[in-house]
Amino acid sequence: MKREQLHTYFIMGSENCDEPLHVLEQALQAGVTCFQLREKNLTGEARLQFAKACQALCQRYAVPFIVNDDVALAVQLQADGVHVGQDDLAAAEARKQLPHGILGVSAHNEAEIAQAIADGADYVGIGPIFATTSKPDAKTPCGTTALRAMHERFPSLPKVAIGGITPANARAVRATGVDGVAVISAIAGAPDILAAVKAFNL
Ligand code: 3NM
Repeated sequence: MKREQLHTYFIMGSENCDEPLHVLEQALQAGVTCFQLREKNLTGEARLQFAKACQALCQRYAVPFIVNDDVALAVQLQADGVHVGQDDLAAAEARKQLPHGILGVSAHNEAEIAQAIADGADYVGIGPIFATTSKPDAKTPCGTTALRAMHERFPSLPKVAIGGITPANARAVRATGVDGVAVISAIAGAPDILAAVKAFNL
């Protein structure tokens, strides 16, 4: 993947807003550079159809479509990539199942970043940087100083920061040197999606 594609990385599932496909289309129009489907509610056929609709929108805007956690769904849809956490299917196994796709791994410290690299990750998501209400089991926020240290320890690895990132703090996060910011609520919950995304693109 190109590092620039991590610049403004939107993550969403049907539980994050009332009209997710409308929100996704607006976010794509406004210039998000990557999309991750993080679907925690829908199952079965509804899940598949929703994922296909999200994928079709991303294809229309030539934005990578990445599936969170559900490697089987990513393989079935031939998604552009898959993103796994520390508790999901091991990154090395995901790499095997999607050999040519983008592999993202959530990491919270240097040891997890090193393991993600060994497992074949194309990028890591580091977080939470700030407090978040979007992930009930999120770890303690690490802040921008620790984020900068992790970036400087692994400078060549593409990275996106996540957790509590808003237009107001995005500049400080980008200043650490990471490639981009990953965002759920400050885009999915924004009253004006276009304005919110544009505020992140500064
Ligand atoms: N992963 P918001 S924090 C999905 O720390 C996710 O790995 C995190 O949502 C991690 O932008 C998080 O609304 C939630 O804070 C991000």
